[in-house]
Order: sequence, then C-alpha cells, then structure tokens
Amino acid sequence: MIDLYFWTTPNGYKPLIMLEETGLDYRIVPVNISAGAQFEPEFLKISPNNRIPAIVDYEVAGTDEPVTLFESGAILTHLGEKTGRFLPAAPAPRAETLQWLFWQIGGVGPMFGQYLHFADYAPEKIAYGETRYRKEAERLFGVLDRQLENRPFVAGDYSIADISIYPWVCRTLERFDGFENVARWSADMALRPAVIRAYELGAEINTTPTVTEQSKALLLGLVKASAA
Ligand SMILES: N[C@@H](CCC(=O)N[C@@H](CS)C(=O)NCC(=O)O)C(=O)O
Repeated sequence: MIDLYFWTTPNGYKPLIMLEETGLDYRIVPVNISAGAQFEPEFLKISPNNRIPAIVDYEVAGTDEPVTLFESGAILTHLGEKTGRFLPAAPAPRAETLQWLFWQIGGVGPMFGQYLHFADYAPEKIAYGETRYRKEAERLFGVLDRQLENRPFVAGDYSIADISIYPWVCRTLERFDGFENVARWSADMALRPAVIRAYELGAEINTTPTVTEQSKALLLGLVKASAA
C-alpha cells in the first residue's frame, strides 16, 4: 500500500498518473495547499519542504520500514524501479528517460510555475517577471516541440518523462501558439485511460478549484493558516 499526499496541481498529478498507470495499491491523502495544509506539522514530517506531492510506501523490497519520499522526480523514479515500468532498465534508454525527467524537474516545473505566478497570482503586476518567465516557458515549449517532431513520446517509449511533463503542458498549452508536435502529443496523452482517471479523481477531491484572495494569500505565505 502507498499513501499519496496529493493536491490538484501539476506536480500532484504526476505520481497520481503513475499510480494509475501501474495499478499499484494506493490511497490519496488530500493536502489542500490553498488552505495551508502543507504547513501542518504532521505533513512536514513526511515532506519537510512543505510541498506536495509526497508518498509513504509501506512495501519496499529489502526493508520492513515504510519509505517516505517527497519531490515528484524521486517519487516517479522510485515507482518506476519498484514496478519495472515506464523507466527502462537498459543503460541508454534509462539515461535518456532520466535526462528528460530532470529537464522537466529543473526547467519546466520552476519556469512554468514562475510564469503562472506572475501571470495569475502575483499581488501586483510586474511586467518584467511575467515576460521573462513567459519567454522561458516558450523556449522550453520549443525544445519539447523539436524533441517530439519524429517520435510519439519524449524519450522513446512512453515513460516517466512523459508523465512528468504532461501535467505542466496541459495546464499551459492553450496560452501558447504554434507548438504542433506538443499539441499532438498532449492530445494523445489526454486520451490515456490512466490520465483520464487521474484527472477525474482530482476533480472529486478538489471540488472548488477556484482561487480566492484568501487561498492566494495562504499559498503565497502572506498569512498563516490559523489567521486566515
Ligand atoms: N520540485 C517539487 C515541486 C513541488 C511543488 O512546488 N509543489 C507545489 C504544488 S505544484 C506545492 O506544494 N506548493 C505549496 C506551496 O507553495 O506552499 C516537485 O517536483 O515535487
């Protein structure tokens, strides 16, 4: 059994898609980051960086102890190794898969995240920040578009690289024009049964996904959960 500490954000959907793809036994522990739940002491014991996602895996080969993990890339790699799925064992395709996974974790996540912050959440409009991160997101879309030109998936076969990139692309693609290969790949990803199930589960868990001034203040750390 695996506990998935989850909220309905791009980083949250990555392990949820992977768990749905692999058919592992899991349960979702909602962490409403718009209500400040990521700062609860019990959650910090699992995710000291106060971010979702995190997992507790109660059945790990070679140990009787549960394994606790935060950082979506570490979680996807762990689940890939545990199941032998979506992370090739052979050195060359494994390295290529991890390369694109790290590209997502180090580039797409932070840059797209900052772009959405300046475009949608920043309490004041700061054109420099919004333009800077939009341009960087656009550049990353271009890299992905070229990579997908002659292949159905990012790193050969369908893998944790695709799973890590898709939730960020589906959240932002409509804001950018002209990335036809990304659009084709994203449309294919959206049709995968595991992806459909993950987003249906997310919609059941977060029934009020709209951002209010209060949830924004909590998320940006402008107020503490108890004072909100
Ligand atoms: N590098 C981390 C990023 C995790 C992250 O930024 N999670 C966001 C949601 S997408 C979060 O928990 N935010 C809570 C907050 O900002 O207080 C990962 O890939 O897991």
